[in-house]
Amino acid sequence: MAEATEYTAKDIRVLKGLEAVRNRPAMYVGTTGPRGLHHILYEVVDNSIDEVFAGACDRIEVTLYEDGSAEVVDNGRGIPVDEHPTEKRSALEVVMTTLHAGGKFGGGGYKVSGGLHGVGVSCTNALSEWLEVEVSRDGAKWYQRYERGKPVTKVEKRGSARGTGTRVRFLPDAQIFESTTFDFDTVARRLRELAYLAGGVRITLRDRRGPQQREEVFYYKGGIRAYVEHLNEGTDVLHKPIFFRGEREGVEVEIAIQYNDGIHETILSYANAIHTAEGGTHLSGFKSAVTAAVNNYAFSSGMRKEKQRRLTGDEVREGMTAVISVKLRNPQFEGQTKTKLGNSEIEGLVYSIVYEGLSDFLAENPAIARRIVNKAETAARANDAARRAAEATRKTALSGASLPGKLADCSSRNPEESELFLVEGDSAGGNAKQARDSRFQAILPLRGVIINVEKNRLDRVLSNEEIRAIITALGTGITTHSGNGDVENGGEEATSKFDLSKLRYHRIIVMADADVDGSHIRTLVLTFFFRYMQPLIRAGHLYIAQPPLYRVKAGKETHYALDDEALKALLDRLGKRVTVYRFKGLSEMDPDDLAQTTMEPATRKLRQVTLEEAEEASRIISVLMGDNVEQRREFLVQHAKATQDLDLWA
Ligand code: 0RA
Repeated sequence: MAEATEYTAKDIRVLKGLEAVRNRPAMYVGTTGPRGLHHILYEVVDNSIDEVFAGACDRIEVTLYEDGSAEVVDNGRGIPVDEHPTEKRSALEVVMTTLHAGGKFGGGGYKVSGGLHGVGVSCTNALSEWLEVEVSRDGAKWYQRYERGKPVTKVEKRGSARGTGTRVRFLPDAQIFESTTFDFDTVARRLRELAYLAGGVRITLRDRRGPQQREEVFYYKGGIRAYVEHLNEGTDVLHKPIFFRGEREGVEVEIAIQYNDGIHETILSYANAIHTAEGGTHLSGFKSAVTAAVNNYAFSSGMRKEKQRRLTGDEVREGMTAVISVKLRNPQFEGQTKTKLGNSEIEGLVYSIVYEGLSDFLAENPAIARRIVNKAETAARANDAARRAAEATRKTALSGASLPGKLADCSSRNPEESELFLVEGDSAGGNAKQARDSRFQAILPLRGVIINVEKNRLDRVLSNEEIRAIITALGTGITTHSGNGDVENGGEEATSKFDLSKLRYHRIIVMADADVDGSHIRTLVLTFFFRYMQPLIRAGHLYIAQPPLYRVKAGKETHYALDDEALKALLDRLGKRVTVYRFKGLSEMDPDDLAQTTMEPATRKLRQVTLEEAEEASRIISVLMGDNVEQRREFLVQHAKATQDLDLWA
C-alpha cells in the first residue's frame, strides 16, 4: 500500500503504540472476552456522549450489523480533520491512530472514557479488523479507512454535508477477541444508563443481525430524575424526585433523590458517566450532606426535640433511591475494580452542593420534609428497640463473665446435651456438685427465698438475686407480657424479649426436698417459669427431679423408693431382712446416692413439667398470698397433712 509507506517514517512511535495495544489487548480493554469486546464499542459511544455533555449533540444511533460490525453515528461537532499543528497530518488520523490522543487535544470538555481504561477510540481501531470513519464538518464529508489500526486510505473528501457529526463503523478483530458477537441486551443496558445520565439525548439501538431484528430508543428528558423514577418502579414513592445541580471549580454535580416507603437504600454514583460501584469521595460527600441536612431540618423545625439523639446516616437513608452524577477533569479511579472515585477535592465540593440543595428543598417543601423525617424517625425507633433487645440479650448471654458466680457450669457448650439443676439450698448444691457429671451437668444453688412473682412488680422480681441468676444462666431473657393483671410491666427498658434459641440448657431440672419447704420452693420456681418463660415450658425443657425418700438395703443390694407407695411395693417384693433408711433431705444424701437416684440419666426419675402443672403452681401461690382466708386455711391443712404423713415414716 503506497499510502501506508508514506506514514511509516514519521509515525513509527505511533504505530508502535497501537502495536502495543494489539500485543497486549487485555492491558487496554481489560479482557479479550465479552467485556473487552463491548468495551471497544463503548469507547466510541463515550466519545459521542462527550459531545452530548458539551451540548453539541442530541442524537446517537448504534447499529449491530449482520457482518459482525458495529456502527455509532452522532450529530456532534465531528472529529476535526484539519492538519494537526505538530503531527503535520489530519487531526482525524491522529485521533484514530494515536494511543491516548484523547483529552480533546487539551481543550475543554470532559473525557468520559478517560475513566475506566482511558484508551480512546484509537484502541477500538487497533483491535478492529477494519474501521471506517466519516466526519461531517465545515460543509463537507471526510472519510478514512484503517485495517488493524493502520490507515489504508488517506483522509478523503467525499462530497458535501449538511450539519456536523461522526460515523464510526468497525469489525472487531477475531484474531484478538474470543468472541466477536455483541449482545443486544448488554449494549442496551449501557445505552439506557447513558441516556439517563446525559438526559435529553435520543439514543437508538438497532439490531440488523439475522431474522429477529430489533430496535430500541432510549430518550429520557428528565435525565437522572427519570432514572430514580425508573429505579423506584413498583414501589410506593413518598414524593416526586428531588433534583438539584451545581457547578464549582469546574466540577459539575447532579443529584436526584426519591424516597419510597421501603427500607432499602439504592444509591447509584457516577463519575464522568462511569458507574462507580465502589463509591468514593462523591458518594461520601453526598451521604454526610444528607445526614446533616435532614438532621438540621428535623431539629430546627421542632420535629425532633433538643434532648433526642441525632438521626444516623443509615436511618436518614432508609427507603432512599438516589443517583449522583459528577463530571470532573481528571478522575482518579481506585479500588479493587477501579470503580472508586479517589479525587479528595470532590468530597467537600459535593457536600456543600448537596447540603445547600437539600436544605433549600426541605425548607420550601415542608410536607415532603415531614414525610422524610418521619420515615427516618421510624427507622431510629426500630434501631433503638433492636439495640435495647440486643443489650438485654447480651447481658444475659453466654459470656462466662456475665454468668452468676454461684453457677457451677458444665463444660459442654451444646445446649442439647446440657442440663441445669436448680438446687434448693447451698449444702444440697454442694452435694449435687460432687454427684454431677460436670461435662454436661451444671448446678445453680438457690439459697434463701425465691421472690413471689405473683405479688411483686417486674422491677422487683428482676432485682431478686435468685431470679436474676436463673435468667442469666439460661440466656433466653424473659417475656415482658406477664399475662397477669397483678404484675405490672416494668417497662421495656428493663426487659428483653424471650428467645428460646438462646437457651443454654435443654433440660432445666428443679431439685428440691420432698418436704413442705421443698414444695414451697418448687411452687415458686414453677410460678416464675409460668409467668416469664412460658415458651420454655411448652417446649418441654422444664423438669422436676424426684429424689427418693427411702434407701432400702437387702444384703449387698441397695434399692431406693420414691415415696411411700413405692416403698410398700419394694418391701413386699424383698421380704423382711431389709434396712430402711429415710432421707431427711437432699443435703444429707451421699453424692453416690444422689448421683444414682436423681442425677444420672440412666437411673434417675425425672418428671417433665406440663403447662397445667405450672399454672396450678401459680394458682397455689396466689391462694397462699391471697386474702381468701377459707382457701388459705384449706391449703395449709393439706400441707400439714402431707407433713404429718412424712413424719409417720421417719
Ligand atoms: C476530538 C475533538 C473534538 C471532538 C472529537 C474528537 C469527537 C470524537 C468523536 C468520536 C465519535 N464521535 C465524536 N465526536 C467528536 C472537538 C471538536 C471541536 O472542538 O470542534
